[in-house]
Amino acid sequence: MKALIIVDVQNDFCPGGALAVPGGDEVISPINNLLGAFNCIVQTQDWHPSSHLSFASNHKGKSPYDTVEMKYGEQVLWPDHCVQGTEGADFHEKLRLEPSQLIIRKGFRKDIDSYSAFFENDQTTVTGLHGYLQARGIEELYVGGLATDFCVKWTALDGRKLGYKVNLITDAVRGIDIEGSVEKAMHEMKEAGVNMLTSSEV
Ligand code: VGL
Ligand code: ZN
Repeated sequence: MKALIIVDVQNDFCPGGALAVPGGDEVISPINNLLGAFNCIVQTQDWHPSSHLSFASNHKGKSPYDTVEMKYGEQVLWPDHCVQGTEGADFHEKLRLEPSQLIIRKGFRKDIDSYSAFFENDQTTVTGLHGYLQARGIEELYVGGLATDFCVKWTALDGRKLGYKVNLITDAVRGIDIEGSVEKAMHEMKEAGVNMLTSSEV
């Protein structure tokens, strides 16, 4: 059984948003067009308190894209984004939501960021998604959404680590791209055995 995992297609990651991914809204139509091909559809939603320590504004003297050491290692600092209950945290209005069956919110603990849909950035704290997918007999994942080099990458890599067959839908992802991070992410995913395909091949 296969599942579609739609990562963080939220206003703040789309053009005009607080952490806009170039072309972020272009993932929406390929994703909408794929919904009918899946019986299991999961979405993730970046969901931070305003006190979140991944926000540069919560570190004196720091700017977005600086890094800090957190308990679990290096953390990139971001502009405030996807604050719980704000419009920026809402899903993009063009994304068709009705068929989705589970929404995993992540990044709600102020001192741990969470890129992956499976584990927070300490790589230990679970979101519960693995248990859900196991209970539904899912063995293969198709991943699309935002951003290729952060939440999509970590979701795909953790999916492989947990033993899923993982497919990245290349026309249904867009990246932030900090100093070549998209190319690096694509390489890391391929090395980990993530299969690359387009939405027309699903
Ligand atoms: C993301 C940075 C911070 C993402 C989330 O969805 O890729 N990136 N929070
Ligand atoms: Zn975030």
